[in-house]
Amino acid sequence: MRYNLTMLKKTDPQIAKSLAKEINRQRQGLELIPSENFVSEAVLEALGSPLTNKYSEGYVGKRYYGGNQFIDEIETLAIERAKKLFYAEHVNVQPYSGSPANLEIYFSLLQPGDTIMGMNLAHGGHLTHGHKVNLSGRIFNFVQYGVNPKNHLIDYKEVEKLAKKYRPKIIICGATAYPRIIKFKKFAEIAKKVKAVSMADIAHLAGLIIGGVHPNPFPFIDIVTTTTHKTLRGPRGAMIMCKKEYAEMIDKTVFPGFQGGPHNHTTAAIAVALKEASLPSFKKYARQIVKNAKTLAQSLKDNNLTLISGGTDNHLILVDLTKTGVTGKQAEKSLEAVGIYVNKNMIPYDQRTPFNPSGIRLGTPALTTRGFKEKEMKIIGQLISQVVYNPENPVILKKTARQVKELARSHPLYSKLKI
Ligand code: DSN
Repeated sequence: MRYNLTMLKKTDPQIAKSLAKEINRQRQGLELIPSENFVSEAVLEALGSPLTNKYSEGYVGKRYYGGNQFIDEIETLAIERAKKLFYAEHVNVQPYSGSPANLEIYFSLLQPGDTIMGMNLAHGGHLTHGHKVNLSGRIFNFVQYGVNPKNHLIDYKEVEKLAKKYRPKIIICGATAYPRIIKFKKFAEIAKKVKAVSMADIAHLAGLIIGGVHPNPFPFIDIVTTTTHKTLRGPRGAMIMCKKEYAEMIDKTVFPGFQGGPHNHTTAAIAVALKEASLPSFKKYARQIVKNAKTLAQSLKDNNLTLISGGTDNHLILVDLTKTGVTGKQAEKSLEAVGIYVNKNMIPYDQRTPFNPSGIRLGTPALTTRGFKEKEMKIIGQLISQVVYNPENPVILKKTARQVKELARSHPLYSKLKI
């Protein structure tokens, strides 16, 4: 890696120290938060580059500042790569992150108070899909759908019934805690029946879609948003992809409607991540993410834990802790103490609160990047279970922490980076 914190240590030793500690935490632990990943050194180089110095409000060839010829090259590459990988007619790579990208779609197509449909956060949706504490839910009239109480799967008949009753202008699909395949074609058909625009938020799935292990929303869905830092394994950022007819309207909302200058260092890093995602090795990576998730799910079940929907088809697993007597908050804390990182999460029809819910959410994109395979996933399932069932047992926690360090050490991370 190009940098080794030399200048940072001189200029700001306090930040250098915290950064070094964070790098070591990432190296020594087992990262199982499904929305996290480890970007390549090439992505890091683009991200930490002088591209951050440049203002380039506007779009390729139509900027409000001089000196943008190379930024235009970079943004064009990012757009063209995304178009090719997702079969998208139009791509905007400027949204700062997933939440603004979603709001930019709503403000492109809706007036305040208009009706729109999205998945309930507690059933696996996202805050920006209409939760009442989020701007989305405060400005627009969101109708929320969820999963079936018995099998925890999206009930497409129910979605259609709600769509016919409320006639939303947009129907959003896509989730942050749904372990099964999302049927984009089905959502698009329902949207067509009620003359709604179909929208998919594929933040969690982008890398799986490119890798061919999850269906692509195109050509069915009208508008697609995604973050770029989850399974796609790029920098923190976002993209909007859409059919041509929505392009002009959305571009205008992103800039000048919502945002100012694009973050060019992020755009370059997105382009690099997309280049990496176009390689055959990325397909292999995506397949391994799913194989690892399925093996981890089976191991958790073999070790007496209950999974929402009984397993997984993608990169993530939602564990229902109700029978363990331990809450999501306690489990997250005890797992963190041994170096296993997961996040507490609501489960469908949860009786508890979001800050201390009944579930934990885990996923395999980050560990798969480090080269973990099925053999290790089996062991990690055992380790998680032994912590969940013994959250305050110092002997077990100490022994597990040692095993975690061993597993991490045998799969080095950023080994060229000297800190
Ligand atoms: N916060 C992200 C996640 O963890 O799933 C969603 O935006």
